[in-house]
Amino acid sequence: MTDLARLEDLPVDYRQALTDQNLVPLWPSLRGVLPPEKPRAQTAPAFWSYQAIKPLLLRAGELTPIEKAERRVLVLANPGHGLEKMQASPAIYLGMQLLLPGEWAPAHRHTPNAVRMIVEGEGAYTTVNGEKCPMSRGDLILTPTGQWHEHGHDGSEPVVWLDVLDLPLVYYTETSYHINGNRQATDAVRGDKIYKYGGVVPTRDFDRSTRSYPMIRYPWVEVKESLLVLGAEEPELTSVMVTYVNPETGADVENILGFYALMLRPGQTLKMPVRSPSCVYHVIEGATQVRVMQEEFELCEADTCCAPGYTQVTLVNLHTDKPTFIFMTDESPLHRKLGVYEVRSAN
Ligand code: GTQ
Repeated sequence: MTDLARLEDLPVDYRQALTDQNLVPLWPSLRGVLPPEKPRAQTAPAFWSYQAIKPLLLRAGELTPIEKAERRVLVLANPGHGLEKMQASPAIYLGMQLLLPGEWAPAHRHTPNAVRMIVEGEGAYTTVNGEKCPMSRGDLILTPTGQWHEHGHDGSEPVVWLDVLDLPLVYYTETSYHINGNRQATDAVRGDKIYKYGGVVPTRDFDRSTRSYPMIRYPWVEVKESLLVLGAEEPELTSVMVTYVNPETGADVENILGFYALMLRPGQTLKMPVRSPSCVYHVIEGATQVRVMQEEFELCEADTCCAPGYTQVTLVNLHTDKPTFIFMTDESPLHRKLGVYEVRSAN
């Protein structure tokens, strides 16, 4: 491929004349913005150990009262983007949030979509538009764009969860903002109760619900059971995986990020397809090795890692006698909507 002319090849007075008019020559930057064959990712493979995060998060609990933090979160920032950008990938933000017994994180709503994956502790809850969702290990709780949410804690031990937001993308599009609200009543119907069975949905007054977010809480006991049944019923299936969907439409639960649970069979090595979206892996139960580019991460329970798009990722269950369960987040819904979603054959 021909090398294109550099900025330095242009006379200084010409460059200055362009700058004065807010003009930029494309050709010195053309290969940068349109690199050959595959994108140049800022997203680096990155790993965060829960064992390392937990004491720092508990210390934040001592250093900063909830009233002074509103949300007491340590952000899992990808060094490839620069830590100050507070992003794991182009569209994914990750944070570990701590709520201590008796604490209250007040109601607000915002444009970015969020979900929480509960990591540790019992007795806390998130109220989303009046729906009081108990938090137990492995549960997924949605707070989609514009929905009121607040967190409370009636238990006796610290509670920690992983926040996943599409904040980097929403911020980039200059559409990110929040509104504070009052404490919500907790009288709304529990979606996880009325949508408990995959094959039937409520039909009130002969009509199906048209709510955008009919189900807010996805209990881990039920997701785990569905993975175990799928794995047992289809013994030849290599990727035992489920997608968190809107039970009314079958579509991804949120507009920008996709959420999945994966079960690695005992001793299984799973080569993931090479696809355009970045992906985050978080271990709910078990332990896995994650190979991506030159890195080999070993994830045990509550550990998290991230891989850029267009790369080969291989997962190895480190247990040979039991399955490992992984929560995954990716940017597929976004890529599909933008028309840039791609799957490439593994190299
Ligand atoms: O719990 O509402 O990690 O608003 C970042 C922003 C959590 C939350 C985050 C938020 C929240």
